[in-house]
Parts: sequence; structure tokens; C-alpha cells
Amino acid sequence: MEKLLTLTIIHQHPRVLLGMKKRGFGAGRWNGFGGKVIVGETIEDAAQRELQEEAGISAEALEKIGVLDFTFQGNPEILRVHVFRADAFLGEPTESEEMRPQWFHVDEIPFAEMWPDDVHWMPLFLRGQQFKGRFLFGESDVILEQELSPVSF
Ligand code: 8OG
Repeated sequence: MEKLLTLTIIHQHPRVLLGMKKRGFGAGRWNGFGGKVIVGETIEDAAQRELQEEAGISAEALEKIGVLDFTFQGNPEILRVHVFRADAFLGEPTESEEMRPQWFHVDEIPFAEMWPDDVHWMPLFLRGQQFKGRFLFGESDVILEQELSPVSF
């Protein structure tokens, strides 16, 4: 069982746009914008749709930067998250029912209030290095196993 998701982070050096997730899976954490890919749409279409729904913006171009597989101990489901980077975008970041957008300086990314894997791959993301990885989470979202490697897609 594999679920396809997207995650898009706007990176206009030296700042990144994150959103505080207000409800659902990952609520209370800062994250990029994204969600599930719907049947019939491409992964990039899904990334743009979620960016528009959650932050009110659209990316001028999406750069594919990473693929991460997440599993939770005792659950066979794999969450496969396609991570995208964008610099230019159209529209004004706007709070939605799901997310409250905010800019962060790259030296002040709030890792303590993010998914615990993010601190591992964000340095690759910030230098534009493509990556793939796998994380297994246990109780309280502690990382039990991890693999992360630079790749070129
Ligand atoms: O549709 P929903 O809001 O449930 O989608 C979940 C979002 O969270 C989607 O953008 C993918 C993203 N996501 C995970 N796991 C992780 C993770 O470990 N780190 C980060 N940064 N994002 C994640 O599903």
C-alpha cells in the first residue's frame, strides 16, 4: 500500500515560505504545502493545486528535489512524498483553513516544531541537491530508521 503526496517549499534565498498546519495530519507543525495526489492528476498538478488551496499562490516552475518514503511502525502503508522547490510564484501568500503561511530566514527554520525528518533533508534542499530517503517512525513520531542519499533524477 502506497499513498502519493506532494510537498512544496518556496525558497527565495535567504528565506523560505512555510505554513503552520492548522488541522489534520501534522497539525501544529510548520511544513511546506501539499497533500494527496488525486486519481487522474499528475504529481505536479497536485503540487500546484495544494499550493493554491493552502497558500493562495501558484509556482511559476516546480523543481523536483526529493522523494521521501515514510512509514509508521506497525502500519504497512507507505507515504511517498514528492518534494518540490520553487522560487518565483504568483499571488500573495494567504492564510487558508488548513495553513497559516509565514516566511522564515534559512538560519531560523523552526525544526523543533516540524516533522523530525526535516532537519535531515533540509540542508540538501537548501543547496538544491536532489535527494531520496526513507524514514520509519515509532511512538511519538521518533525516528527509528533512516536512509537519505543525494541523487539526480
Ligand atoms: O493531505 P495531508 O495534509 O494529510 O498531507 C500531508 C502533508 O504532509 C503532505 O504535504 C506531505 C507532508 N508530510 C508527510 N510526512 C512528512 C514529513 O515527515 N515531513 C514533512 N516535511 N512533510 C511531511 O506526510
